[in-house]
Amino acid sequence: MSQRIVRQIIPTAGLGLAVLSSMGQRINVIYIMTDDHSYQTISAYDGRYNETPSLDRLAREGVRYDKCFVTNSLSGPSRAALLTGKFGHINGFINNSSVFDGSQQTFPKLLQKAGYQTAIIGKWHLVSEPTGFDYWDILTGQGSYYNPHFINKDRGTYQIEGYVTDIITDKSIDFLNRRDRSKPFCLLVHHKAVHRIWMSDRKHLYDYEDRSFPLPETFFDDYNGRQAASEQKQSIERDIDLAYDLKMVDESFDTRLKSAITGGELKRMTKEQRSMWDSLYVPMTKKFIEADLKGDSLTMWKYQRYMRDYLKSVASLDDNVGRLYDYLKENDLLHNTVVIYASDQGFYMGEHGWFDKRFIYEESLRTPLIIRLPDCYEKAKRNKSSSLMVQNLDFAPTMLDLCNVDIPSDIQGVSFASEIETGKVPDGWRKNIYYHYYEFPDEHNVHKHYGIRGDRYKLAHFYDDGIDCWELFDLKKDPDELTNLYGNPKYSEVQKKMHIELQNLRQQYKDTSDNR
Ligand code: SGN
Ligand code: CA
Repeated sequence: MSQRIVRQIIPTAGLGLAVLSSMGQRINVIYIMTDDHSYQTISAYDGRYNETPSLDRLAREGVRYDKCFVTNSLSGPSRAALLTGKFGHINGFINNSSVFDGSQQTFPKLLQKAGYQTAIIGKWHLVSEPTGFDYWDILTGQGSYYNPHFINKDRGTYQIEGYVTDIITDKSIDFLNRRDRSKPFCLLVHHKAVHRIWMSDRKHLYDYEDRSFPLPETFFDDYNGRQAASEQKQSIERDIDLAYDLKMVDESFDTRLKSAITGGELKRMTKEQRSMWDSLYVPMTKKFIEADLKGDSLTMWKYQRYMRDYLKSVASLDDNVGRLYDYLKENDLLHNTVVIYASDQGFYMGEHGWFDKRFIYEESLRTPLIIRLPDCYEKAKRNKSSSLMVQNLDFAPTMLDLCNVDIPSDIQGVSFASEIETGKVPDGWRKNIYYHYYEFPDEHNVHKHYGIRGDRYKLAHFYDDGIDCWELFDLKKDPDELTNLYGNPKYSEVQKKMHIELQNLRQQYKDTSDNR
């Protein structure tokens, strides 16, 4: 497939790159990536839970991708795929214990070589020191919600008072204010939110407290026919921690992870922050103890608490996306800046009874993706959705393409820059996407697996550590992926075909790790 699609379509694409180049201008890139942000909690995708006006505005002024998938539903691997445009078995980062080899080719390095000023602010999570960035200011490890620690070249490790999503946005705006204006820029804004343990800022602390959310239809999934799903440890009923995740901290009871919040996030707070926090959670904890909930009522209560806390931290993300957008508008940067919004993967909002991610199932395989092309692209698509099957693997080549920088042939992803502008499916576009997850057991006990997802069918193989199971789903008849059709004679042809497709993709992407 051609990697040079944009170049070919420029002459007929209206005021696109050709015009910008002739004016001696190059486009800037702002790539905003959140952590664990589900498409279900963006109102441009799904109106059931919340309103996200800033993200919706981006979608109205750009293209909302409805079939954007990750290569591996986990932070580090997703970030490594973003930087390299390659799968984990090639870039060397397969799970959160990997260390990124910063000597390898990345798209920020290629942009830098082409004259771009590059920067990353926020969550990095790749262990080694960032390379390919003129400026970096990153959270330590997973980062903290309150008064987080950052690391940068000048200051080493240091702490800043405030709420992490606001601080990352402040820092991003600050970078834009003091950037070298003789160069185009590429800024990666990588938020910590909405990662566990879903902590609200003070402004949104009381939001959603009067709201109750409908349970997803698959909440009480029995995992029949899906061994790996039955063995996971990310169930809202069993695994979510009352103190740590749901903030019910009281001397009268201990939980497995209580000390992780009392000695962690709560301890980090200033007196003021803590007293505001306690004004909500202390009386709530008392009420919770008094109610002495059991069985399904307790599970339901946990689900509501989980949703409320999660949505509060989404609210401040949305505010801050708005704040960055306003800055771009006021500084006349929407004209020549592409704004991309994505998450490092999707997340379960109670589907299958879960929080967390990791599985090849839709909610965690998919990630939100919204792309707003610069205003100078006169014919850019606005207020559109796209069902092109794209992957985070494609982000690097797409950004290079948009910046008119050559895409090296060893990049495994493919640019879909032309499709953002024209809506036309690029010739020979992929029919299936490939996925491979490796982190077992870690905290959530999700077995290693690989698989493919096409327009209609999904095939996955869970392997190693006491499992050797195949799963096949018909996404049209069974979008919730409850019925494993593997071995069902009615689907034997489909199964055969999907095996061939899977082998082809494994060969194409050079994944020889497990060939059973
Ligand atoms: C932490 C979380 C897990 C989560 C992983 C990976 N536990 O370990 O719940 O699955 O990160 O998430 S926590 O107690 O530390 O919050 S990822 O998005 O970084 O890959
Ligand atoms: Ca994540």
